[in-house]
Amino acid sequence: MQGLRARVGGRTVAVVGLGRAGLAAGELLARAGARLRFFDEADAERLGADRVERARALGEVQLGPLPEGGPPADLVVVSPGVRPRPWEAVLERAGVPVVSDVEVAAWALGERATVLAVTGTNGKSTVTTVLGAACARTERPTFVGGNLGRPAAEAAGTEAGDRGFVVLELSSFQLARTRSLRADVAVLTSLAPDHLDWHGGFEAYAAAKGRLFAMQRPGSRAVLPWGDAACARLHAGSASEAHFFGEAGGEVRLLDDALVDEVAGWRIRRAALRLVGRHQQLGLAAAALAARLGGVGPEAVVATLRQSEGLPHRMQPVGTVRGVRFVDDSKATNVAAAVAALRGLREQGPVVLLAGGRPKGEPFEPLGRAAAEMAHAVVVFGEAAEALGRALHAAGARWEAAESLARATERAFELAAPGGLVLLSPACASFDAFDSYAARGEAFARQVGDLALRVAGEEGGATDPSEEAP
Ligand code: UMA
Repeated sequence: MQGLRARVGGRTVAVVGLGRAGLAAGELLARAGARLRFFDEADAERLGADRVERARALGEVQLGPLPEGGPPADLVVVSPGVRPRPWEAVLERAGVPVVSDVEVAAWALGERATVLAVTGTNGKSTVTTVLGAACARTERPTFVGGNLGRPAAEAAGTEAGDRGFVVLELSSFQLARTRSLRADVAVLTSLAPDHLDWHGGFEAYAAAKGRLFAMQRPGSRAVLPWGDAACARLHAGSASEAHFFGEAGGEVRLLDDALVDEVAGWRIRRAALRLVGRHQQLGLAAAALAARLGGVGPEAVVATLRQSEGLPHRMQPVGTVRGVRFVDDSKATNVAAAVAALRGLREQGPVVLLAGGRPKGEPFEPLGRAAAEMAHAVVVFGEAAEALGRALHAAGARWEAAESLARATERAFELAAPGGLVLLSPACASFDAFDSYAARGEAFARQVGDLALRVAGEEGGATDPSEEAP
């Protein structure tokens, strides 16, 4: 906390965005003696009375368009959802730092805390959750949050933030405005195009992810996928020592039949893991390596890996109807995630893929090629349907279009073979038809439930939507 007090005590700090990140950063800054001004471009009705009241209790609140030259202050904290603005560079040149909520949290963390930070295009929530669970099995207090949900600023002032484990999932949005988070262990799960609309291009997106390594000190560690040149490039020049996880090489490996830590000397049969799909199990390898490097003992790591079940809407089995299994991977909002899901299910029988929603500015060709190779058929829906159809057609994949997710789910069931699988892994954002990927996944699960009831009615028997998880 002292570091934060020295930087902001008595200063005017502007916080842009009255969401979870902004309010948590504001509360922390207020405790450190800053004078606060909150800005949000939404109106009071959209924000809701609660949020506005919470902010008013801490400082001034200004709603509506931001001042043209940026908010007037000694320091500006910008929420991750706010895209880069021209005034940021102008303020920086004038000596006013423009930072993320994570940067504010970093200033307040204790020297004795062990910071384990996870970024990457896909798989970071699973890795963060498993890593956090492994840390929580030790004697040390543990905080798990960041992009995952609990804002990083909430770690400051807790026992974990003082002397325990602080496990953070960090998005490229957060990293782009962070400059002094010293991760003891920094994990990069994967790198592929995503959020190009926010960053303005792949280079800027990758550079934001690379900041995690650039901020590390000598004596710290990096965890990287084995044999991934793009990820290795992001680590080049970092003061940290590189460690690898992977299939073909690395210290923690996913073999055909087992997950193995060559250094710690443990081995778990894959059949004993609850997490579905090879790509998710590779995430276990990353988390296990990071946990060991962070000081978590092998018993805690192995017990955690065995019990990890995965996150909602991430390769989640939601039902089986007439021998066809349905898997909800609604959280796969980019092309790389959907490709990884197809690859991860290769051992599971023929897959009918459901893809579509609002495109995020990346090309669909890689998904077209993956589907031609690994999917039995694809049903596309939503705003991206036409572009997806073109990419699938060009690659020679079997595909159809449907007017909605509900209709696409029914059609996928008709196309699926018994013993096969219907996978919702949309490769797009959900906002053309839903409030969030979670709402989309819930709608899918309901549709599968309805389908199960209808089929049971037709057959005159009962079909349990939760039977036979893949
Ligand atoms: N706002 C503006 N101007 C803008 C954009 C937003 O004024 O241009 C205001 C909105 O009116 C709103 C507030 O800012 O009142 C929202 O801020 P925010 O969008 O940054 O959202 P928070 O509630 O603060 O949540 C953020 C992360 N959101 C984003 O990155 C978009 C959450 O990640 C994170 O869990 C939370 O901080 C706590 O750390 C969510 C996310 O979608 C889950 N992340 C992306 C992803 O996972 O793909 C990166």
